[in-house]
Amino acid sequence: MTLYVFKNAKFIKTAVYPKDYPVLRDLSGDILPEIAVVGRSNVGKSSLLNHLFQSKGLVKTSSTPGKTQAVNFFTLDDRLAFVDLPGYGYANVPLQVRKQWGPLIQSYLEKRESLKVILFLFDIRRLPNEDDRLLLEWIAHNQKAMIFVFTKVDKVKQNEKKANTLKILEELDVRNLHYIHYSTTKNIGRKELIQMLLDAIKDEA
Ligand SMILES: Nc1nc2c(ncn2[C@@H]2O[C@H](COP(=O)(O)OP(=O)(O)OP(=O)(O)O)[C@@H](O)[C@H]2O)c(=O)[nH]1
Ligand SMILES: [Mg+2]
Repeated sequence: MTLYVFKNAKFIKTAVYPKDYPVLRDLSGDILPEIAVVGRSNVGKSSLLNHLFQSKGLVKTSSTPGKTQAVNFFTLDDRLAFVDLPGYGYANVPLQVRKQWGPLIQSYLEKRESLKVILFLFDIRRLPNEDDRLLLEWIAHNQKAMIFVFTKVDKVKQNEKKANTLKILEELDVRNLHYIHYSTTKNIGRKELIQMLLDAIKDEA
């Protein structure tokens, strides 16, 4: 029996402060395990959620960095919760706005007990920066399960994809990492990511 069809996604709410986060439960009243998507602005967080949910506009996306500006909660098949977070570190987002997002992301990551898995998105064409390193350190320190997702792999050739993957992992100095290549436009990675997510949730339970 398949319990997850990964199709019935619902938008629940947008919140800024932890006191406004929703309490999300399944039909038997248990708190839903939550999966959060983090990464630099414009890396493709909201697009990945739409692709995962097979929905067109449920999650708001934009070609201009800085589209997602608060914590957005979704449920899937009434079994899992998903969270779309603002991106960090994009130079063209006004400083005032960028300053607000640090605490917002941090308080979500620190306060949300139901958070089980972090999807860390990384553009296959970029190199890690200080913000990426800080976030990775935080995740390692807090021993959260993480899946590393290289996004926009349709933008690079096969050999570049390999070389960039190795380079980024080396620069981040990470080993034994679960990672996956993803493209929303070329429909790459969805099935594999769903399997990895379900495995990670099972391990956490
Ligand atoms: N070619 C290609 N473009 C993508 C892919 N995923 C996302 N994009 C594009 O990247 C841009 C940013 O996507 P978003 O999903 O809004 O990015 P985000 O990480 O949510 O951005 P913020 O909310 O600003 O942090 C949009 O123009 C998307 O169409 C992909 O797999 N391939
Ligand atoms: Mg977004």
